[in-house]
Amino acid sequence: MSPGIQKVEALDGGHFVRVEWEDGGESRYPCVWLRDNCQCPLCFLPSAGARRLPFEDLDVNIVVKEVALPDRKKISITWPDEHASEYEAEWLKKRCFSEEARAEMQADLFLPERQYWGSDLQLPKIPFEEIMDNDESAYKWLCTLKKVGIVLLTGAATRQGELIKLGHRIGFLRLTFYGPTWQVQDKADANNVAYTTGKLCFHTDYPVLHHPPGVQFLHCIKQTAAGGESEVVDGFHVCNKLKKQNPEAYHILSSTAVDYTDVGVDYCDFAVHCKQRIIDIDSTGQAVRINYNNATRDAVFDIPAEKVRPFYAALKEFNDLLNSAEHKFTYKLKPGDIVTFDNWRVLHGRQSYPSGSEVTRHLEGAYADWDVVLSRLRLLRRRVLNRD
Ligand code: OGA
Ligand code: NM2
Ligand code: ZN
Ligand code: ZN
Repeated sequence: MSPGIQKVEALDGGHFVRVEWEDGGESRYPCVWLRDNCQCPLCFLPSAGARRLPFEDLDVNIVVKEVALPDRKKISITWPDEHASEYEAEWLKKRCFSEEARAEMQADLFLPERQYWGSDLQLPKIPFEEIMDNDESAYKWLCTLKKVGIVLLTGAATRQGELIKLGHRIGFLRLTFYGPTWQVQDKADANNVAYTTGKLCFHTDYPVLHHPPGVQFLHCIKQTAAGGESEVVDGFHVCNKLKKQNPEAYHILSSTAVDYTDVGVDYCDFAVHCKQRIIDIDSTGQAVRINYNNATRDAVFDIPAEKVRPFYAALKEFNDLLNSAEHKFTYKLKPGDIVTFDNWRVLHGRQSYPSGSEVTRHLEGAYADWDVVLSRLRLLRRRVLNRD
């Protein structure tokens, strides 16, 4: 429950409305924003939760004509053209423009909290059945996936199709050229290095797509006796280390566009090309997405020749940090395990295993987008915490 309103007044020649809360705090709202967000049925379509008011109809220099406090739970505004708007106290409180209030709202919406880890990772584990049947467990799963970047689901059936069920649990899976789900096993004339028995060095999947899949699922159906161990590393943690240890390398990797390529046939034929910075950063310089797969990094490299060696030197620094014993965590999937991880943050790899005429190792994989996963997380949170 938000506090009621004690007092409301226009300020700055009617360009701002100031609200005094019963708990002593205050908030200031720009009038152009208030008019833009009028909640009346002409300006807003509640069934869609969306604005009807066209931008063309908004006077960006608008001032209030009159502001009043009909009761402590809402304010009312009359505009110069006599249009009338009402805003509820709770609605206003959530949208307060103070730095603290905005930070709190953004944290609530996007769950930016990160728990960094290295070789000391305590791999979070939840039974598959629990997250399928129980909303609280599913909520816990997705919160941990966002915060830590990796969660192991245990006890799934050892046959194909479990990831389709997992897709239905969150909403839907992300289709790519490798199909709705894909089979990681040794294949003749493999169209991807993942489909061999070779070692996979640390990578994120599919940096050749402009919007790489945010979340990856790998379901172990069959595991080889020798080799085939999994490796993971917290890419964001390593980025922080690299930024401190070698700011120039960090700058090169976060500013150089690298060409990626993937050409072949699977779900359908494809010829995909893309440019990505290996480390994507936000406006504060913090890493927000790693785009690194050495297998699909193109031989076409669209930078001046003299910048090539410094780029390789920078990538070597990053690659060395990824592989340091301090940072990497090794484990082996068992049949029935489903590893779920943040493909924008966690780099993964696998050790090689013996090849032979029979299939000795089989994982089924699938992707989801963070938009879908976070959407499910927010809906589960609402239900579990019984709020909004
Ligand atoms: C992949 C992959 C891991 C493994 O298919 O992209 O990383 O353990 N596989 O086979
Ligand atoms: N697979 C596993 O970037 C990549 O090529 C990752 C994708 C083949 C779907 C591998
Ligand atoms: Zn209106
Ligand atoms: Zn992979």
